[in-house]
Amino acid sequence: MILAEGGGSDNGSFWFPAPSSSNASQVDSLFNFILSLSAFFFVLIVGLMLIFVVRYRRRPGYVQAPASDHNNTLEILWSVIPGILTIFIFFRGFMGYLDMRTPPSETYEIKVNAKKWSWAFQYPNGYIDNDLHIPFNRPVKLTMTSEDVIHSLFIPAFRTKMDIVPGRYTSMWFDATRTGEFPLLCAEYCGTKHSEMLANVVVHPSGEFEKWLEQASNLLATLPPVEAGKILFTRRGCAQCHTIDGSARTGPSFKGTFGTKQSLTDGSSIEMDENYIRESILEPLKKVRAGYRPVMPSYKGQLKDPEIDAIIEFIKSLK
Ligand code: HEC
Ligand SMILES: [Cu+2]
Repeated sequence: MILAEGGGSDNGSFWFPAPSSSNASQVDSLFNFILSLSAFFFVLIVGLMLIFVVRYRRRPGYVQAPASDHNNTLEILWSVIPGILTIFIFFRGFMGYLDMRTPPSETYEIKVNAKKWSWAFQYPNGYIDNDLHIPFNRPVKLTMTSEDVIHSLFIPAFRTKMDIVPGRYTSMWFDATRTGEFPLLCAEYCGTKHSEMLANVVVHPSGEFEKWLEQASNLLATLPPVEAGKILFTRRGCAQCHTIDGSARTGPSFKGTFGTKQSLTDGSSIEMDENYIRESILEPLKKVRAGYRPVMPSYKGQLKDPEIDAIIEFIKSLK
């Protein structure tokens, strides 16, 4: 097991990023074993086949000799040796599986909420972030659920992947052995923006995780509302669908729209004021902007009132 605090230089292999969790080296060694075994038998079988094709090709005047029907020694060998190899592979794989399914008794628990197409990681104090921040060298357990379809949380550097299913909880655990940032992705096709369902895993050096959590949770206490709103706007995933530069994405842009009249799909129009923004965040499907599809997820229960206020202040400031 490699412990690399302050690491960052990735000395991964041709196949994988550097192993960065306590279970990763187990996965890698079994993978390398199966890969070398397959390569060995591929070369052996295809090589012999080519040699035999040339050596025993049909020549003029050839008369077929009566073939013996079988060879006991050969048949026992080619059953027993692969049998032993398969049992070994199963045994190693199953031990690794048990380790990865059984978290240690003391874990730091983070809840994961997946939805089309973003991640929400909730820390024990209630704070929610779009990136997964974790402490270095401490077992972390994720309890995960989905709001809509099946997603799958995959952290290649940790060699862990688990499906996230609506209506039930699944979990995974890992112990980061390297500080730095690692990509996290959805590995189960979940709609048009599946490939954009990305986040970072940030492994904080010992002692700094708590400091980060404290600061991130008190965003509203330490920053003016407009600035806090700006951070929430990107951190909570609004920026995936809304721009602040006037160009439309999945949702309308917010540049210079505060106070203007906007038309809705039902033919009426509405003034873009505080109440409308608040309602759009909590019940986005109640009034849908003309020209857009009703795909915005509700943030009810996920954004607190002061956070919504800060976002409103930020949208107001976009002249
Ligand atoms: C998956 C894409 C998506 C995400 C994420 C998203 N929105 Fe939306 N939003 C939309 C779409 C599409 C509309 C237009 C349809 C509608 O009104 O429901 C919209 C409409 C709105 C409106 C009404 C705007 C208008 O001009 O009528 C507001 C306000 C809003 N979103 C705020 C937010 C905030 C704040 C967040 C983050 C907390 C957010 N949205 C996250 C897609 C999204
Ligand atoms: Cu997904």
